[in-house]
Amino acid sequence: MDDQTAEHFDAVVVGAGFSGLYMLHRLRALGLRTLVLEAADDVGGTWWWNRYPGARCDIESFDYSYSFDPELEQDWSWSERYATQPEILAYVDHVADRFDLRRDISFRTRLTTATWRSEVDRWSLTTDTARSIDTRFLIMAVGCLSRANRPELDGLDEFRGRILHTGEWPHEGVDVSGLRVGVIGTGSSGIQSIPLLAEQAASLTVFQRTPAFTLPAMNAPLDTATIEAFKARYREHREAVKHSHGGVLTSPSEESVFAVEEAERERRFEAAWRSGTLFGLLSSFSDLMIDPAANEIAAQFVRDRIAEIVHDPATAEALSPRTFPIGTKRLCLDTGYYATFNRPNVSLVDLRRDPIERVTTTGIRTSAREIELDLLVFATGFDAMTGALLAPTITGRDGRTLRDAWAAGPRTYLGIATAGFPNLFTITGPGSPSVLTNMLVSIEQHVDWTADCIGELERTGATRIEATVEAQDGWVDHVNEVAGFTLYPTGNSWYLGANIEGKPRVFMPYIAGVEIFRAICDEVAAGGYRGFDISGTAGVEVG
Ligand code: FAD
Ligand code: N01
Repeated sequence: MDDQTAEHFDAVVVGAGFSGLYMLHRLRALGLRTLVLEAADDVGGTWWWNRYPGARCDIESFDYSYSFDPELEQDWSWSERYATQPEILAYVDHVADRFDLRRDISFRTRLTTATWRSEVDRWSLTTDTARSIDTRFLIMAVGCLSRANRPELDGLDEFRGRILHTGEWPHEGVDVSGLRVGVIGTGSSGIQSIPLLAEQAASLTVFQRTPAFTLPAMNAPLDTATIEAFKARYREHREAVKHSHGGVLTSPSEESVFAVEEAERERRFEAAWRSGTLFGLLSSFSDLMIDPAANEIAAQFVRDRIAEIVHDPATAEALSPRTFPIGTKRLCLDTGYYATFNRPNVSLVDLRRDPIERVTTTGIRTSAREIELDLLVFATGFDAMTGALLAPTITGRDGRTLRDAWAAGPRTYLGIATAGFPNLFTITGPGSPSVLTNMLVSIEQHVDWTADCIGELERTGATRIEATVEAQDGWVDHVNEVAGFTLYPTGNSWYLGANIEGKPRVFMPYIAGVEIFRAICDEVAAGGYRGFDISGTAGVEVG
């Protein structure tokens, strides 16, 4: 790299979603010359890309928002319990304006390579717009669910209709009225979009490989009195959330499901079902995510609800998950999902019985039938947690790429640092609680920790920080060990990389929760960044 032509920064943040925006805000406050690179045209990350009908959060809006600025949370009012994508994007836009963030963001700019230069303790970056950038710190805020997974289906290129992915939905919207629509995938994106697509489309065919467990969102508008009451105790609430398990307040039971009578079980499950929350059902008893027999009782409760809602018994059965413990693949929250299958214009293809043979010029041919389609929607999810981190070529110390270092699965210390990759921080990286929690809480925790760490390096004149191999090995073992106490690794989930062919199967998120993780991170910092090697420009140890 020619240093003469490179632009120089103290820190480069990649991604302008919730993580990257807050990171920029914090680094600016430290006085660092910071640049954000963002592939999209504007801020928002997830909420910029995922514009499919029905997209909304499944963590309540009050909680799915930044907590770092008390005035921001008082000034903004959510209109619904679970905000829609346009409202969340409007919120991000408001934050970007309020803190004047866009002036340091380079949109339509994708990081393509990052190369560590040990001789100067700096990263050299290149982008798809041919920019050369030199920076001390590189912060990857690229998102856990930002790299679309498009399965390769035979004949896809020949299809004459339109093909869309929920995670790359056209900004001008899509009018599906009168169209014959096919949706492949029944995870959260499919489950949110299917009811709305069904209302408009002439016909909707759902291609389901694995049925998901979904619970009713019980979404509702928020009235002024509720908003005011919440705002009056917002600070207190945020503090409690920071020290919660999942980044939301729940009241987990300490009782086994086997300790109570059947009527009491049903009463608790029913109350959880009606609560319209993601975490309620599985916190109804202490052993649901630990004991397969206990888990099965909760799973059967949901299957019974499906059988009640869906009129056709064969369709109800096909929609009933039986191949993994409930909760081991991310639960979904829906509005009218199961009832959608009672509509005359909706049909379900159970791909386990009737697999796709190929896409044709006019639709999809399965082993049993030919389905004509005008629009094919991939609701097939993401190369989660590592996809966006491994897309650019990141070359660390000794010329080793991150792709090589993670060939057998990601290895990090605290999800935030990787041995061999100095001054590289991965916000909500694999090995942190991230996707098992309210992401906003985990994002703020990781960003705050990173900003404090960089602030400390700047204060002491250190120019290099790197996780040690020992600390990293210990952390990876710990992450696996705690996951192994639960049923989580038994589901074929994207948490494990199981949705991507050839991806190593490693349980990626840290299961012990926000509170424990925060305490560990704080302890590491208080102990002088235990598990990290820190040095000055000349490689001198900095105390
Ligand atoms: P993202 O929002 O994914 O932003 C990353 C950004 O990095 C993107 O804009 C991307 O374009 C950019 N980028 C990536 N690679 C590069 C590169 N090489 N160069 C330049 N730019 C790059 N979580 C919850 O806790 N609650 C919810 O209710 C919830 N709902 C969700 C709904 C949907 C539809 C999806 C897909 C996810 C949802 N999530 C939810 C998870 C969600 O991803 C996080 O809550 C959060 O928005 C992530 O923010 P982020 O900034 O870390 O990443
Ligand atoms: O993706 P997914 P998603 N042939 O991976 C199927 C967050 N989110 O976009 O299970 C046929 O969950 C796949 O089948 P299987 C949330 O964290 C939140 O829906 O692999 N089918 C599955 O049914 C979520 O967990 C919200 O057998 C194929 C589906 O596609 C995460 O993002 C909304 C296939 C993919 O489901 C990802 O959700 C949206 C193939 N070749 C997203 N390949 C909220 O509600 C894949 N599938 C807040």
